[in-house]
Amino acid sequence: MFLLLFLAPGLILCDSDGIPADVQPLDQSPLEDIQKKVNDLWLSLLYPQFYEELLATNQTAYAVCVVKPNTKLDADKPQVTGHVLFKQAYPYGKLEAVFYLDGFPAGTNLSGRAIHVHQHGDLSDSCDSAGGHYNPFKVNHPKHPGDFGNFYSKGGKIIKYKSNLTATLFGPHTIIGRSIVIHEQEDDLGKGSNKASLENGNAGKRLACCVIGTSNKNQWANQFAEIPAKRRKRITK
Ligand SMILES: *[C@@H]1O[C@H](CO)[C@@H](O)[C@H](O)[C@H]1NC(C)=O
Ligand SMILES: *[C@@H]1O[C@H](CO)[C@@H](O)[C@H](O)[C@H]1NC(C)=O
Ligand SMILES: *[C@@H]1O[C@H](CO)[C@@H](O)[C@H](O)[C@H]1NC(C)=O
Ligand SMILES: [Cu+2]
Ligand SMILES: [Zn+2]
Repeated sequence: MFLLLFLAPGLILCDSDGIPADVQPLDQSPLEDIQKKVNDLWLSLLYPQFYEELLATNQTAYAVCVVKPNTKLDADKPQVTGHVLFKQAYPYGKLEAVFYLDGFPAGTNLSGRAIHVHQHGDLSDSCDSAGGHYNPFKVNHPKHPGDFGNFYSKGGKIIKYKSNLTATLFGPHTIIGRSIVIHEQEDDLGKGSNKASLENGNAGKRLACCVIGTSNKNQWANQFAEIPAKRRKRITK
């Protein structure tokens, strides 16, 4: 309780100074130190085990989403499986992701497929119960933290590394426990001049989905090694 009282003025100070939480500091000022303490407190209270694991794994968090085909899809649609892996250094690191998906039609498809974080980690009605886009800041698509954009398959696969993502594994807006949906169509990125475009990018049917959960680093280490070095270095949003 005393700690909370002590930290509260610090929070107000952060706001009035307008320092965005995602700025990576070169050295830690007292303000950033307070931000870290708030993050620490939040994590240790709400996710004590996750917090312990973080400290044990060199302050880097990992998460995984094991992609399964939408069970309500017509049989002639692609049966997409695979996983999306996440890595993020605590507390100031930006989220990195590896997308490894299989089951698209063979050949190179020049039309993209949209991938997003959706609101609910509920697949009780397969991908239909995942809800709409996860939208904690009440903004229009494609400004949602989990709007990962369009992905292009080659030889039936999507293999892609992305870094500097705005979604996060930490704090009140963690994507852990939310879902990922792989869509049939291209994301119009809000340029479709209709209401749906600003909600979901008119990305069409849900081909496959999964729930994001914490993980150890093993899968990241394995999959990351499969991404060609020159594709890894490129920083993509
Ligand atoms: C922990 O981080 C340090 C410095 O970033 C690195 O040299 C070391 O290999 C890491 N250890 C593990 C177990 O990942
Ligand atoms: C990372 O993303 C932010 C916006 O979220 C952008 O301002 C910044 O330039 C990006 N950094 C790199 C290295 O691409
Ligand atoms: C290419 O992708 C689009 C969706 O973005 C899909 O509708 C179309 O069937 C795909 N074409 C092939 C040949 O796979
Ligand atoms: Cu979506
Ligand atoms: Zn969106």
